[in-house]
Order: sequence, then C-alpha cells, then structure tokens
Amino acid sequence: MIPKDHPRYHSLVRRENIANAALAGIVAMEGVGAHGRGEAFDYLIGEKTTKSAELAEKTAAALFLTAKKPVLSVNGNTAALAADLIKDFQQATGALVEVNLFHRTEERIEKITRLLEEKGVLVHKGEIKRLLPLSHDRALCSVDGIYSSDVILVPLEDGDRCEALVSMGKTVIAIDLNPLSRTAKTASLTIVDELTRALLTITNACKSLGEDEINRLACDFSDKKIQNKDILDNAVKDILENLSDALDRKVQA
Ligand code: PTJ
Repeated sequence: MIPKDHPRYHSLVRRENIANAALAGIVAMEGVGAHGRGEAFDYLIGEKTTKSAELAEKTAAALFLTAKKPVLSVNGNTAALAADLIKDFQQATGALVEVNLFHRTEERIEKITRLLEEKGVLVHKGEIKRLLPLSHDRALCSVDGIYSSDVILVPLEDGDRCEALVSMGKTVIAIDLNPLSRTAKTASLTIVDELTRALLTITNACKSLGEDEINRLACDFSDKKIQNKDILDNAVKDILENLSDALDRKVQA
C-alpha cells in the first residue's frame, strides 16, 4: 500500500499499476523495462508537462478534431496506465480505439480489450489482417481501423511501426518521454510527456479549444510552422536546463 502523503505517490502508483498488470498478463515483461526507461526520462524532463509538450498536446487535439478517421492505438502499458482516461479521451475526440501489440498474443488482446471495456471504452474489433509493411506482429491490424486511419496516436511505440505508418501517409502522433528515440524522430508529431499527463491534456484541450484555435493549430502544423524537429529540440533543451540547474545547486551547496 503506497501512502498518499508519499512525495513520489503518483510515480509509485504508476509503477505499481505496471507491476500488477504484468502479473495479470496485460503488460508484456518487456513493458516493465520500457516503463523504467520512461521514468528515468520523466525525471530528466522535470516530471511536468513542459511548454513545448503542451503545444504538441494542443496540436494533437486539433489534429484529432479535424481528422476524418482518428484512431488511438492501445498497447499493454497504455491500458495499464491509462484505461481510466481513455474513455474520456474517446468521447472528447471521437477516436476509434484499437488494441495493437508488439508482443502479440490473443490472450493479451482479450485481456486488454476486457480491461478497456470494463472502463466504458468502445473497442474497435474489425477484421484483422497483416496489412502494415512489417515483419513482426504489429503488422496485424484491422482494415477499417488502424489501416484506414488518417491521424493515429501511438503511445509508447516502437520505431518500426511508427515508420511504417508514416510511410503510408498517415499523420502519426507519438507519446514518448525519450526525445532521442527512433519513434520520437520518425513520428509526424511527438509529445514528450508522460502518458497519463499527455492524454489528460489532449482531452482537456479538445473540450476547451475554440474553433478558431483548432483551425489555426491544424494549419500551423500543415504549414510546418509547428515542426516535430523543433519540439524534440525543445525537449532536449529542457533536459539540459534541468541538468544544468542540478549542477548549479550542487556548486552552491
Ligand atoms: O504491449 P506491447 O506488447 O505492445 O509492448 C509495448 C512495449 C512498450 C513493450 C513496446 O512498444 C516497446 O518495447 O516499446 P519501447 O521500444 O521500449 O518504447 C517505449 C518508449 O516509451 C520508450 O522510449 C520509453 O522511454 C517511453 N515510455 C515509457 N513509459 C512511458 C513512456 N513515454 C511516456 N509515458 C510513459 N509512461
């Protein structure tokens, strides 16, 4: 039991959710390692939503609201950490939610689907075929879901599928705390923020942004006034600033 007054309460709860979901067969064992890497990058970024991440999140909201077929792709870690938030996200964006796994087994697909449905999420279950240009099982997706999406949100993604989706002409929005990852560099837009903070901010932006701002953000993205490279550069600058502040504090002590 994690005491509520523990200074690292939220981080410890997320870690406990991942551990429990791994034991329940929802999170892949590899997902436990991936979570640890995310925690380390969250420390470096300051465990907060930075200004450039917020801009990326608002842009993601605008792209989802102006998309023809927006899709959220859910893996084990995403379900374990954010099942509660996905229902609101789906309502605010109108996105289709499809389960797509790197370490794919039918048993995990069923468990993750059940967990999401228990939280009130409408899970898309179209006909599954090997449709993406990939040699692993992430190639499997539904014809009228991920395959026909125009805008797709891929939290905690592997670089290969991100690249494949971009090569198919889709706008691929990644959530990845590591601004140096292949996914972060390959995506059309990367949100360098912790998954639960990012989903909540996108959902809130969908509810609060006016039509003018939605159109402006979507235009700025298509006109390349908002660019993935700048967002990643800003995330690296934020990390460098945090490290430099930590050094200054040490020198003063
Ligand atoms: O459930 P499956 O079978 O689809 O497998 C999912 C994992 C996560 C195991 C798979 O996609 C994988 O191996 O991912 P990677 O290549 O380790 O990439 C995950 C990325 O997400 C890393 O760059 C982490 O830093 C980042 N990350 C981890 N936890 C979080 C995160 N980013 C945002 N929020 C987090 N909570």
